[in-house]
Formats: sequence, structure tokens, C-alpha cells
Amino acid sequence: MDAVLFALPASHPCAAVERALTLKGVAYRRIELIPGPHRIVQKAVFGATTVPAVRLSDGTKVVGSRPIMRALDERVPEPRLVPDSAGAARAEEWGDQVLQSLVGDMQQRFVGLVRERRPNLSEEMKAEMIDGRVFSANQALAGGLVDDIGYLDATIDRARQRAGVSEASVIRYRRSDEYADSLYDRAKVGGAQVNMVNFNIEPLPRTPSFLYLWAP
Ligand SMILES: N[C@@H](CCC(=O)N[C@@H](CS)C(=O)NCC(=O)O)C(=O)O
Repeated sequence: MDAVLFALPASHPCAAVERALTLKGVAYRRIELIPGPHRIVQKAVFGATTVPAVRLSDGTKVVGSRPIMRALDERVPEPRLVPDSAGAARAEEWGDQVLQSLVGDMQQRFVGLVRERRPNLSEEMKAEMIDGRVFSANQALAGGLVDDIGYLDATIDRARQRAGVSEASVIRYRRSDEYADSLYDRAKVGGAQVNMVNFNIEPLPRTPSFLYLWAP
């Protein structure tokens, strides 16, 4: 059996399916779709809009990483990808009901706020920003997602203009261990350390944000 994988760049579910195909020893060809127009291709070939999707050499078409894993397990039993256990089924159900509903809720709030507060969004941007993708500054400007492109100084000038003041000091608060406004101030300095156990919490953001921490 071989397969054709329809994918988007930088998609984790697509990477997972690619890994699964490799583990199963299934030869595959990856078709790299272009974000945006990918929906037209996916709708035409699979009747759905998301990736990953695979077309297997027996003619079967499957969309979504979990259904794909199951379809692969059915055809090539070893190594098994989805454990056949009540625990695994419960974990998937929990993921759908609890975790997915949290993410879905946040996504709806994000989309709702952007639509409400950016009334000049282009039709393309309205369609594209709903999946939380990243835009370059130029793309965001062209699509009406931002007003202008500039550095902090320009933003402060704009704030002064809007407030109708020519003289105004801007005070920025920093934590005591932050020195400068650059990536380097977050970098670790110093020699190698020997630790019994390494807990690396450096990448955690310092601003309030949604975090799901799993400590099994
Ligand atoms: N839970 C699904 C996620 C599918 C999904 O959200 N795919 C994204 C790429 S990671 C996608 O197709 N986004 C584009 C779109 O929704 O049009 C899976 O594992 O297959």
C-alpha cells in the first residue's frame, strides 16, 4: 500500500501523519498545499477543508490525523499507533469534550473581537484569520488587520497626537531581572551547570496566557 498526503507547511497534525506513515513503512508522496487556496483543493478531493488528508492506494480517502491513524492501523497492524484500550478511548473523549471546547471557545472569542473591532477587514482576511495563523506585517496591513506599520516611537507619537499633547513621558515598567528590551536579556548567561533534575521553565511567557501543563 502507498499513500498521498495532502498537507500544509508547519502543520503539527500533518507532521504526525507523516511520522505515522514512516513508522508503518508506507511509501507516500506529500502534496504541499498553499494556505488559503488549500480549501478549494481539499473540498474538491475530500469534501472537507482541513489537512492532513490521505488518499490510500486502495482508493480510500481519509481526513484528520486520528481517523488516518486508525485507517493505517487497520491496514498495517504493526507498529500499532492507537492503543486499543478503554483508557485511550476515554482520553480521546476527554480531549474532544474538555480540551477542544476550551480552545474552541477562545478561538470564537478571538474571531468575534477581531470582527467587531476591525470593521474594515477584507473578505480574504475575514476567511483567513479564523484559524489563528500568523501574518506578516504587510499582509496584516493589506487585509485591514492593523492600521499601520511602525516602531514603538511611532506608536507613542500617535498616542500623543490622539491625546492632543505634545509633551508626555512614557513610563515602561520592567521586572527586576529584565535589563533591556531584547531577546538577549532572556538568554541564559554563565557556565555549564550540573543539576540533579532540570526543570526548564524559561520559555513560559511572562504575560497572562492560556497554558495547559501536563505533568503525568
Ligand atoms: N484535529 C485535526 C486538526 C485539523 C486542522 O485543524 N488542520 C489545520 C492545519 S494544522 C487546517 O487544515 N487548517 C486550515 C483550515 O482549517 O482551513 C487533525 O488532527 O487532523
